[in-house]
Amino acid sequence: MLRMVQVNWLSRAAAAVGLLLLSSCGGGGGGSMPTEPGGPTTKTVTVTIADFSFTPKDVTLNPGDSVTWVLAGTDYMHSATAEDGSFNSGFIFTHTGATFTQTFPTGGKTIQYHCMTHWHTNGMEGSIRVGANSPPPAPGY
Ligand SMILES: [Cu+2]
Repeated sequence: MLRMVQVNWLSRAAAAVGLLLLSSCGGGGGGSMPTEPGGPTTKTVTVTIADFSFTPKDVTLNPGDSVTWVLAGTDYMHSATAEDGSFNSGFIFTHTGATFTQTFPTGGKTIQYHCMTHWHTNGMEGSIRVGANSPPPAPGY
């Protein structure tokens, strides 16, 4: 009878150790956190200005992303001017390589913009869509 008690105690102890090992194993598995678990990362999209047009003409961003316009051509007197007044580069593109950067924090908006000099003569216009639910731009943007 004493022998049976000892065996019982041993098997219960073994079971307890097994539970401890299982739980510590499960806890240890969570130690390796994935880097950037879908966290917010922002990007900057480059729009080049050349030959009296913006390329790409229509840009889609996530809220918080930025656009940098770069004068790539040798034609000057350009601007990037928002039609809702939210940004205006002015005539900053005075030499090849000149840049203007704007950040777009608010989603659900589509901002149409144009070049003040070549809007009517060359149809020099573009659009920035911010967020997945931003409406499409008007034709021509
Ligand atoms: Cu222009």
